[in-house]
Amino acid sequence: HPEYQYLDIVEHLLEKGDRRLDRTGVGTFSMFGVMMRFDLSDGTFPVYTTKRVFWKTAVKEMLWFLTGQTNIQSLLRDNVRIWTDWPLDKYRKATGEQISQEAFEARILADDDFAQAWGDLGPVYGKQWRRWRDADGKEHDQVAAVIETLKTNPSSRRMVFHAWNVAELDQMALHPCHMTYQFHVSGLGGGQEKPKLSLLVGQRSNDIGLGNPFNICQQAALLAMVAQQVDMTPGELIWAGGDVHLYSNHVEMARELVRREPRPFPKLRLLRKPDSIDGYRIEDFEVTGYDPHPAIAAPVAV
Ligand code: DHF
Ligand code: TMP
Repeated sequence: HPEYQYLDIVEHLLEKGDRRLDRTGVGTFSMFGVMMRFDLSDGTFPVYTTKRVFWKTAVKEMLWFLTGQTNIQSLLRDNVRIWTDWPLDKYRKATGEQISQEAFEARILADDDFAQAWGDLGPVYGKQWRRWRDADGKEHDQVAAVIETLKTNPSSRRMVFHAWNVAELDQMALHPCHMTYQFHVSGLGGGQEKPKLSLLVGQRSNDIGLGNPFNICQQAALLAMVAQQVDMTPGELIWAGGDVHLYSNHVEMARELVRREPRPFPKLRLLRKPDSIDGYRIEDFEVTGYDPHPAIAAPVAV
């Protein structure tokens, strides 16, 4: 079962992870340089089954990246709360006000001026993907450029978009974790079958307990959308992690994960073909056959 790629990493971190202090102060068990591959050509959607993964939340985050937005207000309107902790932490430190997460989120939703002042994460993923600003002030839509190249020159080795904009790192709430998205097409030599589109993601830092399950399924969702747009079959999602770590307060969750037996991955079908990559909605994602073990709640390190 392909989920053992994930479970083997979890087990390795539990047994042999390098113990280290990290930026958040929580502490991790870590390893450096990891690869996983998922074959998606039969419609497989790699949503892990050894705990329930809230794949709709993860896909909504991907759709939010694609809109180019960077404010949590639009995520909250979509009922996605995974990014609230960082603006909330900044607000508490700046004002000294011990506002609750719920009250902070309610204010971001109700008050546009407040959202503008306190809800923006800076020039993170969406901004860099869709509106990377060059030295002359010109903006570059890297995602549209990759899709255009897939249509016009699919054997290109230059189909990449990237979020690590060095000049703007210090304005971001967090430096990009998933950074390079490189596309590749095989099966261009002719024949009956559609060409296969694969995606290699380079991720410099990865929280194996919380971030990784989200990242894998949202990156698979991206591959499915791009493949549909350029009329190709999804091939492989290849994931390369740099510092891959287990937070010390996720050890109990990790022990439970490796005790559980993976179940078959679900299948993904896109119910509609929008006119462009900008047209997708969460309702377009039909996931069947997802029968996971129970969810396991775990704290996120801020
Ligand atoms: N920081 C750290 N330390 N780890 C992360 O995974 C992380 N991810 C970020 C931003 N900063 C991060 C963005 N993505 C959750 C999942 C992904 C995510 C942030 C948070 C999370 O808390 N997941 C929980 C709850 C899911 C929900 O509320 O829907 C989970 O159990 O999967
Ligand atoms: P860092 O910037 O010090 O590496 O901290 C970022 C943390 O967030 C790290 O634990 C990795 C994690 N992370 C993911 O695993 N996936 C994500 O998509 C994001 C945004 C963060």
